[in-house]
Amino acid sequence: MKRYLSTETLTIAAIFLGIAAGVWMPETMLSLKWVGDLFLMLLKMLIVPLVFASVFVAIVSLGSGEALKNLGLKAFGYYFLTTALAVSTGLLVVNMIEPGSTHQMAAAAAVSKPAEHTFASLLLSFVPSNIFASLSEGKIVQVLLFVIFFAVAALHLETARRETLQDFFESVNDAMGKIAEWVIALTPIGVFSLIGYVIAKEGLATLWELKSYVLAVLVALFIHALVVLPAVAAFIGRFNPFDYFKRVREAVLVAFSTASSSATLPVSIEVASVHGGVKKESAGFILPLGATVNMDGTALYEAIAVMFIANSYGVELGFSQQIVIFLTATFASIGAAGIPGAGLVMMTMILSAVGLPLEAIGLIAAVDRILDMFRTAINVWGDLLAAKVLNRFI
Ligand code: DAS
Repeated sequence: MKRYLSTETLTIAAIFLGIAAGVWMPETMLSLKWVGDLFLMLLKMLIVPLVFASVFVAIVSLGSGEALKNLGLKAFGYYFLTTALAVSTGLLVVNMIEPGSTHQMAAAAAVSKPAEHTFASLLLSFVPSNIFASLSEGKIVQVLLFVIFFAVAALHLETARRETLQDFFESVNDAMGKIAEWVIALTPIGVFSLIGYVIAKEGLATLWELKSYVLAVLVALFIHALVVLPAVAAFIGRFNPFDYFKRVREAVLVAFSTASSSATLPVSIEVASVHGGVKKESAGFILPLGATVNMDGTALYEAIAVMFIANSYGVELGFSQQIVIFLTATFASIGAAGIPGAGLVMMTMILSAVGLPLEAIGLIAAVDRILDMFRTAINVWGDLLAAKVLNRFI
């Protein structure tokens, strides 16, 4: 009986109940938004201390800067491979389905011109000018960069002093893991409220209006999640990806419900290390790194969205333009934050790279949050697989 009432079974039930409640009791679900927000806040409360401690412990446990460099290079190599495959799948599917080309959709509802992201602005946003501000504002990329420097510096301290730091952060890490367990127990309630609210607010009708675009995104995401990623992970990591999914699926469900890789990070680290057989060096370093820079779902989605917008505006994007989309979508996904809607914001980079109006984002904004749930679930699934694959090399 306990197995059937496990948190993840209740979470799956909560997702379906949340969708039903969002359709048939929208007012009630709109008024219960605070329950989902409370669950999100409890998860976010953990992110900064957990990332700080787990990354520090993971890097110091690797024992040397050389081991860290090797693991980091393998991680970025694996991330680039899977993201490149994701964008390729997206472009393949969107060129087959060709959403938006059957009719020229009216120019997007006038939306304020979103700020354009450039390479330089993105790179500078990674660097913490004040680590205490980065910590208090929860800027994960900046915290991550600082902790990597801090941990590598600790590796250069004399043993006794390095161990003092390591013991302290290992204790912080364990305490954060215990709190994560308590918060995870609340997942079914939080998920019910989060999903119910999104369905009540966004409605399912808009999905039907943009059905060819939504279909292209979902088909490509499922191909990547169920075929490409498992095949690559099984080939390189030598493990059964579907058995692994059963052990870590709670994190994928939380990602789907929260549409935030960062908020899901405490759950990802917990399930991967406790149930997924992933060592703390990998779970503690690869998962936070992946949650920040490895977003296969986002990259795939951005490539499809830009092609849909081009089709809707009657703009023909040839092979060379699609290479530009391939590169900018890959880079934009690295720069996207692990928060709801990040992929939509980063799309300005790609739109300007291929000369499409930034305001065109208004065409797809209405269904973005629901698609964000799916692409975030794939982002986190990709991160969990990466941690298991790289586990083999530690
Ligand atoms: N919601 C983002 C994440 O947390 C993904 C996106 O917006 O594309 O991964």
